[in-house]
Amino acid sequence: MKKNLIKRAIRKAANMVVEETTTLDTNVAEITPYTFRKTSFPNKRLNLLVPSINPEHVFGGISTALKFFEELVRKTGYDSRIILVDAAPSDAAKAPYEGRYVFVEPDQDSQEPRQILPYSDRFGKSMLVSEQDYFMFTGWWTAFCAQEAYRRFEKECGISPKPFINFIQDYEPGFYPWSTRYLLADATYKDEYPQIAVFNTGLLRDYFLQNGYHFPWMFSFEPVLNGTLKNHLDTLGGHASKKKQILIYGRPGTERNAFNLIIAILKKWVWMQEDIAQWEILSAGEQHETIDLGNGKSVRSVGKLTLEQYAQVLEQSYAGISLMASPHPSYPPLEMASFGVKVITNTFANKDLKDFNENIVSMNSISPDLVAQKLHELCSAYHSEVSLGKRNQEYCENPNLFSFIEEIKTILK
Ligand code: TRH
Repeated sequence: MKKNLIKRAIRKAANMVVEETTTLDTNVAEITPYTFRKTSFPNKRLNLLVPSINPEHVFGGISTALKFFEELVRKTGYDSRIILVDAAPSDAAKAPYEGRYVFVEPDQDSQEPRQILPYSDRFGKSMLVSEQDYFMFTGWWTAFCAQEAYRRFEKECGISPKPFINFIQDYEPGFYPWSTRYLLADATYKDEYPQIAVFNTGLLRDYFLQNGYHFPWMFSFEPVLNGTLKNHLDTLGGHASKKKQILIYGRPGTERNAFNLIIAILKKWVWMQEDIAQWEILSAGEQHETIDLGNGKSVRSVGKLTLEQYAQVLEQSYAGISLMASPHPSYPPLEMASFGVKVITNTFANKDLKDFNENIVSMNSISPDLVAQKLHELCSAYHSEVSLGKRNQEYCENPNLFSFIEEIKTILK
């Protein structure tokens, strides 16, 4: 008995030692600082900070930022530099830029007018910055690092930033619980340096205004259908042949797309649908394992499709679920609806997509029971030939998407 007590006391003491010596990870990996080094670049230059240009990372957000940046470069006639802060470019990523851009190294004082600077492996390395540099960022951590680096740079070299272009594509504190990252993301919107806020959608701009944020200059633009998808849509002539197929936007690694909620919905639906054996459920977005739903059905992941493959799947799918826990619509519900997919999506704060076109089913309460019932209703009305519905013209073609660039040009001068 006494021996046992002693043993227990020793074990307790050992645990206490372990607890006391375990190191806490206090690092916020995304904000590994940028180091600016002064140079005298001869021309005005626009800099875009993005996490990556690798195909597996480029979804709606990065591709829209690149599209805007390239138009801004064209319209201002300034030089340009794309800085990759999270992932080194793969060969597949480099290919489309060959001949148009020169890849440079950190610390290299290059005068090339079009540069791409991989800067993810940046410990002990600097990027050259001059008085002629303008910075655009998308993603709170790129904003944070640029703002922080400029504060040091201004103190040491007397160079303050030109107005930043903050290309805001979501309310990013919302990517986290109330936490360190929530506060850091929030701080980037309140930074003391002047910022031109460019919002991806008026909905998102309104959400910021309703929540008390303010920027000296604010612009917004609306989503527009991706060119490859549009070309495919144009070949369909307003009609599509549909399979008994449900498409979900399945990204288990991206919390705001509420993957587990979609699975919970489908697990209810499989027991409601009388002709369930005839239905197939595809998940596109991120590769994941096959998920058993019960009643002999499972969700098959097709990963991130090429845009051509994605267009095919959109054409063939009868119904869809694409959720987005954010005031931003996200692109997939709009893409599905444009291809005649009856797509269930959620409202959020001031967001309600019900008026986009008649294929959107916008649900205010997203409880799995209710959504499964709605899906059952949709699937029970299945017919193989569908009309794609009335085109949302502004979404399908809008050549003047960024017409406010003219105003931005005058601010940048
Ligand atoms: O970059 P995204 O993950 O999302 C971001 C943010 O969510 C943000 O809120 C929003 O502002 C911003 O995008 C625009 O991308 P999103 O909106 O989920 O779009 C996905 C895009 O990926 C879509 O336009 C088409 C493409 N896609 C593929 O290329 N292959 C695929 O298999 C699928 C499903 C999509």
